[in-house]
Amino acid sequence: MAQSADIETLCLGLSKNFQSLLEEPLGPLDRVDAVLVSVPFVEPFGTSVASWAVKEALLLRLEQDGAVGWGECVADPDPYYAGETTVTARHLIQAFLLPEARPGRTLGELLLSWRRVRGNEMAKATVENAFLDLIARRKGLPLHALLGQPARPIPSGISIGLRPTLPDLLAKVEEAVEQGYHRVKLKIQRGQDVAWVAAVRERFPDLPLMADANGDYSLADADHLAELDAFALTMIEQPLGYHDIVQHARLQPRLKTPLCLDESIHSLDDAEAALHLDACRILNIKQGRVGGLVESARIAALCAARGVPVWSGGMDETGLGRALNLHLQTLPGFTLPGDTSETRRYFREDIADPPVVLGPGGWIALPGGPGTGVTLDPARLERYTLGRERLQPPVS
Ligand code: OSB
Ligand code: MG
Repeated sequence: MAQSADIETLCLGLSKNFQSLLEEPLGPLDRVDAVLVSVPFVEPFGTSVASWAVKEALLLRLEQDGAVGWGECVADPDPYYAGETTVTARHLIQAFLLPEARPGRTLGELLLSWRRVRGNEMAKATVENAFLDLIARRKGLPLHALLGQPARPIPSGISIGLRPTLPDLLAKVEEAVEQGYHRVKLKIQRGQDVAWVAAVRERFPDLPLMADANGDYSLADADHLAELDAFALTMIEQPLGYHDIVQHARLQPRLKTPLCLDESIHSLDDAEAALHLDACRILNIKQGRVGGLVESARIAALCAARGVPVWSGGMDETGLGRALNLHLQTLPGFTLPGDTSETRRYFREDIADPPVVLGPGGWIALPGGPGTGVTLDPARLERYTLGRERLQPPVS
C-alpha cells in the first residue's frame, strides 16, 4: 500500500494539476491489446550503435467504456540503444506492470507499485502513456491540458543519422536548414567526427548545431573530443559509455562545449547524480527512457531549479509517440528544441494522423483534440501490424 509520504515525494516539483492527476482512480478496463507494428523508414537511420531500416514498435491499446487510450513503447527490437526490447517490454507489461493497474487504484499508487519492478522504464512508460491518453480522452482534454499546461508552439529539431559521405551529409543539413529547423543534430562516431563537424560548421556558420556520439568514445579520447570546441556546438550528447556518469564528470571540465546526457539517465536519481557531479550541463529527456511523463516532469522540474535546460529526445517514434513528445514539451523546463522533426522525413506512410509538419518559422503546432490528439488509421495500422495479442485486463 502506498504511503502518503511516498506520494508526496512523487509529487515533488509537479504542478497542482499534475498532482491531482496522480489521485485519479483508474477504473476497470474492458479490453487490453498489445500490437506489434513495423513501419518502413524512408531511409535507414544510422548511429554509432546500430542502423535501423524500419520502426518496429510495440503499441498498447486500453479500452474503457468505449474510450480508447494508446501508448507506444520506445524500445527497439534489439538491445543496442538500451537494454529493453519490444519482447522484454511486452513480457513486463503483461506479467508485472498491467496486473498492478487494479481498478480503484490511483495513477500515483500504480507508479509507486511499479518501484518494486526494477528498471524496465520503457515498458512502464508504455502503460503510463496509454492510461494518460485514456484519462485525457475520457475527460475530453488534450494531454497538455491534463498535465496542467497551456498549448504552445513547439520548436523543431532534426537528428541527422550517420551518412556515407561528407557531401551527402552537407546535402542533408542544407535540406534541414531550408526547411526551417531550429537546430540540427549530427550523429558522430570515431573516424567520422571532427572533420565532418568542421565542414558543416564552415558551410553553416550560424546554425545551432550539436553532435551525438551514442557512447562511442572513452575518456582517453578527451583531447580529441576537445577539438570539437572549435565549432561552437550547443552541446555534445553522450560521448562516453551508455551507462556512465563519473567519466562524463571528468570529461566536462576538459571541454568548453556543454555535455548532454541521454543513455545514462533513467530516473530522477540518475539526473540528480549527474547534476551533482557536473557530468553534463544539459539533459536529453526521452520520456520512455525515464519511465514516462510523470518522471520526465520531475526531472525537468529538478533541472529547472538548477538552471539546467532540458529537451525532448526522440526514438524515431511513429505518429503516436511523436504526438506524446509534443505534449511533453509543454512542461516547464523544456527550453531547448528537441529531436522533433516532421513525419515525412521518417515515413512515407505513418499509422497516425495528423502528421507532424513544420509551420511558419519552423514551429510545430500541438495536435488538437482530446488525448494525444492523434488517431490511428485502421487500414494503415493493419498494413503494418506484425502481430496482435489480447491481454488480460487487470482485476481488483
Ligand atoms: O541517441 O537520440 C538518440 C534515435 C534512436 C536511438 C537513439 C537516438 C535517436 C535519435 C533520433 O537521435 C531522434 C529522432 O529523430 O526521433
Ligand atoms: Mg542521443
